[in-house]
Amino acid sequence: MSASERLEELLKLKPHSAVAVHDPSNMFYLTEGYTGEGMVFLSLSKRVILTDFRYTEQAEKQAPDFTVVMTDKDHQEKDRLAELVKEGGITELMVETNWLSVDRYQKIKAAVGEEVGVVPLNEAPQKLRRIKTPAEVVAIRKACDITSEAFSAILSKIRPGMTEKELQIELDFTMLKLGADGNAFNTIIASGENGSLPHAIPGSRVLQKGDMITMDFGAKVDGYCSDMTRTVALGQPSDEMKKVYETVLRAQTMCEDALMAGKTGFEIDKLARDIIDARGYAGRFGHGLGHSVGIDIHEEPRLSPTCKDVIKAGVVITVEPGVYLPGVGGVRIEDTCLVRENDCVPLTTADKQLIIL
Ligand SMILES: [Mn+2]
Repeated sequence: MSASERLEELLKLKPHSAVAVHDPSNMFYLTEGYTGEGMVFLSLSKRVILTDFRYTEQAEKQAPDFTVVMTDKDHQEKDRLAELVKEGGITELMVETNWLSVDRYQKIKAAVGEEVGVVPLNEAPQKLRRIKTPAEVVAIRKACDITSEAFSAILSKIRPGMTEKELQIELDFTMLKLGADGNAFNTIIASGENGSLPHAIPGSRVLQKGDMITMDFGAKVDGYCSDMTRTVALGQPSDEMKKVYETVLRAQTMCEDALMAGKTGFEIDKLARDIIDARGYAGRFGHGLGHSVGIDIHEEPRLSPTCKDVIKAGVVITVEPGVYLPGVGGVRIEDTCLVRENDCVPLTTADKQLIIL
């Protein structure tokens, strides 16, 4: 079944209802490959991509099952959409109220006219995207392989005297050379005391002996992301940082061992939080344990104190506990994992034991 058929089934789409999708990640998902701008229109009788001259040829190649209709200054997207609504006798149009700007939403409402009900799509495509298809897992696995390989390749290049920025460039370059289409997100390099910043931006800080270095990075391959974090030591770390590392590693591996279909996001997060708190680091793990990964780097469901969702087989999700000590440093260890009925498989496979360079 195609993604657009899965959406029709989930929505129990009726002959006089249609869907207008603007979120690029949902457009990619529903067309199974279109990466350009514009809008996707779906009804029981039509599958259309509305886009301008820059993307029409590309859209035909990437989404052969869709009709491509060109927009231009005299036939704007809202006008083309109104035509499709009229031709199809559509009386109910579902739109992404979580994505559209107020302006764009109002323009759509005005273009289709008062007789058409414009209603929320309620993130229905995102609900489908929670469970990855085998083809999606293949792409994520490729991205994870490149990420793991890049980590191994980079270790011999980390030296005192290089900056965080230089290490970021090496890492990103290595992923591209190994076949990544790009980065899944901006690479995080946090060395020494910068390690207490979970989302540090790599800067001019020079790597020094005794530093712990946290590297959080991922590749994008065939439209899908990977996400991995490893923390390494440059020379012997302090006893305190060794204890932090062991604590985070224990929390990380225990959560991976416990993660399987049927568990809630809350339950798994609590396992990590209890270990970290018990070792004296209460309040120093200030973010959720993990997030799903797919077309977007952050998807639902999550592993967090507020997530009551039951995790199902086919979810791809990160397990990434961390401990952050301001002025001292931090450690985070993260794998991207595929959840199965009775266990989970880490798709990122780089060594997790403390590496002292
Ligand atoms: Mn992550």
